Amino acid sequence: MTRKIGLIAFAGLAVGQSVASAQTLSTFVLNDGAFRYAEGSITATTLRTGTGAGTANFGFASGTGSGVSSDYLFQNWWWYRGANDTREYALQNQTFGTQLSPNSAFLRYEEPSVNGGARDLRFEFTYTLNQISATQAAVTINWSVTNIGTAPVSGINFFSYSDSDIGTSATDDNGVYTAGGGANFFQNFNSVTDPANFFSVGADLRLNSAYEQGNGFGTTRLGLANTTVTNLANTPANFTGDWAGALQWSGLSLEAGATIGGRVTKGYNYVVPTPGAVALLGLGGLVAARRRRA
Ligand SMILES: [Ca+2]
Ligand SMILES: [Ca+2]
Ligand SMILES: [Ca+2]
Repeated sequence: MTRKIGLIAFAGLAVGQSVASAQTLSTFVLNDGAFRYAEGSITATTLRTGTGAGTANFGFASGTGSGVSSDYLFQNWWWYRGANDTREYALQNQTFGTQLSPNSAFLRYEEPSVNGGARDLRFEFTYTLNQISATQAAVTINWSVTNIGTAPVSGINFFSYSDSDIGTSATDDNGVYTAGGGANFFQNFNSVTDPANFFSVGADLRLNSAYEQGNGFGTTRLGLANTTVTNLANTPANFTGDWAGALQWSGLSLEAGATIGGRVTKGYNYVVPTPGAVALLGLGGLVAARRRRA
């Protein structure tokens, strides 16, 4: 069931693949209704062992370019590690990027599963921003990893990293991790006393193997940017401070030509519904409609 949903979600990637040029993006800006999501510095030669890319804005569109008001997001980026790597590496080598529409963008990175070796792993992302209500929006990011080499690759670890800052102070932010129900997710609230304003990160289609949250205002990015192997600790479930959160997909194995993937949703005052909750809502609506006709 989950895999069928995944195949439908990835169908959109063909749009990017049909364009032959080596076009890349250094930034992108998505607009939908009152909302805007932007990422910067997404292609560079120094990201791999630095603090990553994806300096991000997520809020109400303000002015032109990447400007937003009530910004909830400082950074969104992706790291990985091959089976024999001795540290994580930020995705760096963008081979293709394109704006699909005003609210959607596609990015492709190719990186080596063996440090210094052939670039045999292809990472692809389709970002789509949707306004949900006057105060809510979500960015869905379909991600995939494909083995474009000729030999099987196993033991890949893939990471999603988010640093959210909310309100006049980021140091009183309050992060909560919740597991299960078809989507694992973080909520970073403005503060313990203001739970109405929150950023969320939800993983579904392929659930993450591990998580960690903590103080993101450092150069190690929860360990992803330092020089040692990092496996997220699955703690703490609750964190108050300048929040950052990361998700880890562990031990991914890919035959030559094979693809694996999932979806990460970044919410603005919005919690990613679990697939079960969506089905129940749909069923409830159906029952209500039948009652109205009766
Ligand atoms: Ca705050
Ligand atoms: Ca590390
Ligand atoms: Ca933060």
